Amino acid sequence: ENPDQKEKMEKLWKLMETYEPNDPESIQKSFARHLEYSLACTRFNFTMQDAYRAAGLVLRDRLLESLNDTNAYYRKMDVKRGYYLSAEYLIGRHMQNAIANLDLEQPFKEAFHALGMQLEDLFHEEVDPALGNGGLGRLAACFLDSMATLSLPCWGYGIRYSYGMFKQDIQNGRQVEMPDFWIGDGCPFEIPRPDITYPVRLYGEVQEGLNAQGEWCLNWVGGDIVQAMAYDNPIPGFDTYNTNNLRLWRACPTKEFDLDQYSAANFTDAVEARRKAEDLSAVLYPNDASYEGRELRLRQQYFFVSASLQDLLREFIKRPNYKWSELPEKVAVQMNDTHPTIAVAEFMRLLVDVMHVPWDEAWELTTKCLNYTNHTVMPEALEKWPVEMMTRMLPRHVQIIGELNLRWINGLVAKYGDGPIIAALSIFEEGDVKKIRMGNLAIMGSNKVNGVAALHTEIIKKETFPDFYKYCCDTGAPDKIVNMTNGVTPRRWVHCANPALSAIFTKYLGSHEWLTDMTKLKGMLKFKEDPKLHAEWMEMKKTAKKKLAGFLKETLDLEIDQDALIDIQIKRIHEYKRQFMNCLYVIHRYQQLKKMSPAEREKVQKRVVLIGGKAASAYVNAKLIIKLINNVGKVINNDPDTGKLLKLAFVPNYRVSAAEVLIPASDISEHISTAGTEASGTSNMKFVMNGGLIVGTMDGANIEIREECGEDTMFIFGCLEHEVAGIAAKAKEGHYPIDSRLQAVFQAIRNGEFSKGEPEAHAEFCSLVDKLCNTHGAGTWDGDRYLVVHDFPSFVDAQAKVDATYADKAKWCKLSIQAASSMAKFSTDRTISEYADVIWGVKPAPRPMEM
Ligand code: 4GP
Repeated sequence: ENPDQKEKMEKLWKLMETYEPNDPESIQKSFARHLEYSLACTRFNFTMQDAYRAAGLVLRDRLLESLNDTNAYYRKMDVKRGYYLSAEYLIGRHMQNAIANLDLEQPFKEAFHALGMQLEDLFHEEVDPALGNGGLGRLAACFLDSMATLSLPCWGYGIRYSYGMFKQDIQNGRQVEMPDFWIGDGCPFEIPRPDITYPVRLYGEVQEGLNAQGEWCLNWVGGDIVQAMAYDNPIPGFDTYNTNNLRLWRACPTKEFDLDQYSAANFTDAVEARRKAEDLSAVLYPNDASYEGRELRLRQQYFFVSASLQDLLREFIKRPNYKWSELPEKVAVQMNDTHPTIAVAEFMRLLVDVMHVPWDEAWELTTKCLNYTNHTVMPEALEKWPVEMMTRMLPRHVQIIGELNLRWINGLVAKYGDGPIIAALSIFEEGDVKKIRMGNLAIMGSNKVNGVAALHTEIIKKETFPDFYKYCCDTGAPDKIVNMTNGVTPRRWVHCANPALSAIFTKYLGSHEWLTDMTKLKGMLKFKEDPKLHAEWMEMKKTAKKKLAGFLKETLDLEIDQDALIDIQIKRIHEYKRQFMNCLYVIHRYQQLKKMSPAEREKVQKRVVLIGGKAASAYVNAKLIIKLINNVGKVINNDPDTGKLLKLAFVPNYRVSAAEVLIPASDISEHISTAGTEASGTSNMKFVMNGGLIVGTMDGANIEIREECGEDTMFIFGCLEHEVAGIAAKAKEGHYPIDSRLQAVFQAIRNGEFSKGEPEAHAEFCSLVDKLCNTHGAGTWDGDRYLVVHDFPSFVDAQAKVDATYADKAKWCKLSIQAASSMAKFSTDRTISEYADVIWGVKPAPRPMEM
């Protein structure tokens, strides 16, 4: 208003509009400024950790500029936005990725080199933000990278857990869980936003009343209110000026201290209330592909869903003259597994109760905006909440779900009459404890439902949700269920994790375009027999193996022969993933070696088998498998007859930064789930992109990888998905024969060869073996549920083929190049383009360099 004041403000705006310069000298200045003024270091007392933090702040400045401008651009263009709701994001370290995506690799290297520091050493200082468990959390992180790289206006929403996935310590061969207070001294990349908070109510009751317009309505009142405070994590795209946001919510008490309590000198109660609120976002539940019906977990889910939906609706109504009918043109929401599916009821509540949108219109908007991804066929992962618990915590939501279900069931009965299909499709599960099925709620409330690989999507239709699929077909909407095969980002998993390989691709292809268009890698195929490329390729593997050797020496004090074939299996420990079978095979290999004469042994391919992964803390068998692997490793590695030829090690505390060292070094990796059990897998993609070959079953994305890369690049074994039911049925009549080689392995375990002096472990190992051999008489057979015994002989054959193929170095190299160059389909750029086209209807909005 006041011209003088305006002029002064304009001066400030001008100052704010300038961008931080990116030449090495400016980076150094910015670094020194943060060291001295943000971190209060002096030249006498800063550590590498301080240097890492200051460098992080240098990057954060630049990320913020881009984040703010990108968001301003999205607003200006009034684009449709996508919102990814996920209880987990396994993002991994930020720094190296941010430098690469901001195109600062050269100036950063120069800047720090001139100050006597190696970037690698700075990267090493960063703790992994472990805000996820495994597959679906890491997928969400790769998705964020591709959304930004494709300049798509998409944000992630989640929870800022103070304690991430537990740290896994191995003590006497057993997993011990330690708290992972990853946020300890704060993360230099995140931006706390005390200005962005939303109230989230829990418990209380529903009362009838009148709204502001004097109309009858239902009001949810009382209970506890916590505040959700935003923490923004900028996600820069590669080769674009766009930076998106991952907004994570932290729970805070509504009032800092309850003054009444304070004056009554009841200080501890006031502090207690604070702690209770903060508990909400304190810990990540360490489950994967299974579900624990804990009340705190439901509170967490509702907490982040409510804050996220409030936030995105606020963005929508900020637009001048908004109309509710436009909501599906501006908003698409993706629910990552069942964890955020309370969103269906919360979206309805916010529209109907808070925004006063009529019920029918609100339902139409909800079902047009929301979408659901299923990530596992394990039935125990489909969440169900007791109605009693949910009614206490979210009374209004249970009413809404009840009303939705009533209308839904009435429609179904009119169509099918009363019958089993009605019970199957109902949101409520009857029984001793009445439950709400979140999977059903999600499908009913979604525009699209998707599986994560072709086979998985077919299984969803046939086995996981057959009645829904029938309903979709009967109502002319069979393509409500679609397939979106997973992917991984080549920026993190090739360029950053394996710089030598990235350099080879860029050199042979003449540009780094392949990093945003992996189809360009096809251009490598014409060199696949070129001896010059072979030499460089083998050198690349050697470099990666050297790094791995350093890592193993540091973490396990294990020395490995860098000429050995490196065989890796890294993923959550689960019976269906069959780490157990892998371990049984290693025992067999050991027994074979022991039988040989020293001269025969000389001819055997040297192998290092590495297995890593965390077991859910209550998953007894998974923890036993870890113990077995460690005990077997101890025997084999210390046996002078075999120690040089075969090593088995369990890599403790598997995490993203460990994967970045392990994956580039592999010759083969194991993706050996029982056919039909692994929804997709994504590490299989990372290994192949790095020139590793797969030993695998016809399961998940293995099938599609093989299709793309060629049958000769994969060592396939085991039964097929459509054979499983028949095998299980036959097994119930009497167990199939146990291969003699496997019997010898079982015998060694039963003889206590891997549990000397440990009677408890011996009994436990025997119980694992007994379970596999268990028939329990007709009808109750479940022992070999995952067909370890059944698939073992063909697994041994596949491994023999690996050795034979590896012996021919030129052939191996050719296959490795062929596979790595055929992986375009498995870039998340492809996956996310499909989500954007088919599910979200969101278009790229690349912002110009300067606004
Ligand atoms: C995982 C699946 O087990 C894995 O096959 C898939 O690649 C990944 O999701 C991403 O789609 N599932 C989970 C889970 O992480 O918790 O169910």
